[in-house]
Amino acid sequence: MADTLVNMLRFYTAGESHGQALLTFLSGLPAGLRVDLEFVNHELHRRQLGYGRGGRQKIEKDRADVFAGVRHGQTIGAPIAVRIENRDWANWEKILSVEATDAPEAASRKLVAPRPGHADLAGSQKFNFHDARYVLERASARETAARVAAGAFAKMLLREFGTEIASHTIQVRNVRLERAATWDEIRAVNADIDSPLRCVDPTVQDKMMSEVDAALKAGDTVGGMFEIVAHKVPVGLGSHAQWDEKLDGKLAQALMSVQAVKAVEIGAGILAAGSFGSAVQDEISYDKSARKFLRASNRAGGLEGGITNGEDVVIRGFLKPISTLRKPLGTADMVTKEPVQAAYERSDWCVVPAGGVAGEAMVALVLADAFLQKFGGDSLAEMRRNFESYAKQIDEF
Ligand code: EPS
Repeated sequence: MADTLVNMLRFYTAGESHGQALLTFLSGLPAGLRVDLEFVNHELHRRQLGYGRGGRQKIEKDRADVFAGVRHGQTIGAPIAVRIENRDWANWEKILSVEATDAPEAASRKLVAPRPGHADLAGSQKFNFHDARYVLERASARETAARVAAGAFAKMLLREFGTEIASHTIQVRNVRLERAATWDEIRAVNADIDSPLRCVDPTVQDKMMSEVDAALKAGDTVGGMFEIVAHKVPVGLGSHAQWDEKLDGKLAQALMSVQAVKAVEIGAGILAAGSFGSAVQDEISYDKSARKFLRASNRAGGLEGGITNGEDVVIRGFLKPISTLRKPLGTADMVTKEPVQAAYERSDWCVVPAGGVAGEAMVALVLADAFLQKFGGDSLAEMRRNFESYAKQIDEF
């Protein structure tokens, strides 16, 4: 991620979908943050769930192996390195060996029929491979496991300041939750690991599941929309002052970078574009006894002028249907240039809930970075002092 997007909390991932492991490198967290490894692993587990997943999740049991930056259960202000083992590596060791190989297994898994919608063709042309395997291994959404590990650390920092992040599924294909979900509902559905699609309304969820079933039956895939809510976000994160300091822009890029996300909406952005201004803005009042500015609505999604306004941050990711189709589309062979059917090995047919978990991680990382920019310190205690002094300023405003 470019340093202009995340300035204080930098993170990178490495690893191929069927390589030995996924790696995360996270730098910039203050010292003294209590690290709950069970929570990190629970987040990884949540990403693996959801109705419409393929065979891979039966093989994997994603767990974070922390190699650096955490000692005696807390951060020490040093870079954090995490490794997530790919159990499937055992089946791919010969095919994707690090050393040069002329093993027949490797040749047999070359991929020359690029899938429309995947990075296969554009990536192969760009890097000059006539085998999309080298591209798809990294383009795969398996990489989001590494992001979720980094995001779990960001969530642990945010929790210290009362900010929580959760997601839920609003749409699968054309079945949509038409009412607003409350924070309590979203929180409850997040805690329910047995929820098939993480939709707060069981009736709507049943209809969504029928769409997923229909896609499986037809050898097709379905996309949809997830919503991420960051609850109890302080006013004043991000800035209006410079284009690359606007927090809405940073959040949009972070979410758009999640595999298969093709659109992002903040608050009621899409509806607002077709409405009168008077129906879109959130009117302001002041509660003298609580010494607080209040909003009657939150159509801005908690962001005005690129700055958090103290309301919940609400952001939606629109996922296109996954491009790996059991009933493949037409494509052109990258070597012979002849018309062929796109490659198919195995795939998910609906990943909207998993996309939401990956999205939560990205939102957490951007918000944690914004916290560090505003309240930064070398230790959590120093950061807390800065936070409390600012909270007093807001209280006395
Ligand atoms: C994924 C693992 C992958 C895919 C999926 C995400 O595993 P495999 O390719 O071995 O089946 O299930 O990847 C994609 C959606 C994609 O387009 O590549 C995971 O762990 O999330």
